[in-house]
Amino acid sequence: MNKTILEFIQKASIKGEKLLAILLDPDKTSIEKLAEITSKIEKLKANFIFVGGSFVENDVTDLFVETLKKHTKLPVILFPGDFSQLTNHADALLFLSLLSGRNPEYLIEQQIKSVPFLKNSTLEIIPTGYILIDGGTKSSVLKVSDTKPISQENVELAVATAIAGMYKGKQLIYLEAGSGAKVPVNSRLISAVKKHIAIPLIVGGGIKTKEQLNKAYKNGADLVVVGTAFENNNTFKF
Ligand code: 1GP
Repeated sequence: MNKTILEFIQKASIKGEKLLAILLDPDKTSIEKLAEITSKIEKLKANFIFVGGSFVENDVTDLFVETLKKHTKLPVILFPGDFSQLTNHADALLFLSLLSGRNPEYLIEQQIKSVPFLKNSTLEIIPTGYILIDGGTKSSVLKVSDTKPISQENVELAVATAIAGMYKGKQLIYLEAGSGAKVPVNSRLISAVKKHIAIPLIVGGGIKTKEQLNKAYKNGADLVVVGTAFENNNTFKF
């Protein structure tokens, strides 16, 4: 038995078992369709449902996750764009710091703003180093955070950022090409980061095909997150 979601991810990473999360954006997913959507996610054998988005209206997330949990036993992990997207109906929270950016709002301010909610919360809090990589589009994360992504060619900087995250005590590193990225995080970058960290690696952004998914796994991603490709065609198979 795993006591926590983090422990489950750590064990899978050690055993080389690959994990999949489907990302639902409450702003783009209708609550009425959640029964249908969750059954499709379960058929994909996803391990988790991530919930979050860059522009979610206040209070929408709470009802969204409450309804979602009525339809599925899969763990729901919050992947919030900001502190207003927190709810105790979820199981865990990726407590993100945007380490690739130099905007204090997403390095520490949002985290402080979340404390009044989190100190009375039952959510499992998972410290996560979030690293934005250039996916060839002006992604929502880039616009909202007003930060520059790391170039796909700058492997050295991406690796140093991930290692610094690990030294700072992050339990997961998340390489993000941005939702709807033209190009996902490339193989060379994934494998270089993986080689240098001793914590599980999440990869997401722009993954649309089974080939891209397997490539990310092969190069060292422990957990892959798919949003847009599922949203656009949720009969989608991996
Ligand atoms: C999760 O933001 C991504 O890391 C999701 O990206 O929507 O492109 O799958 P896509």
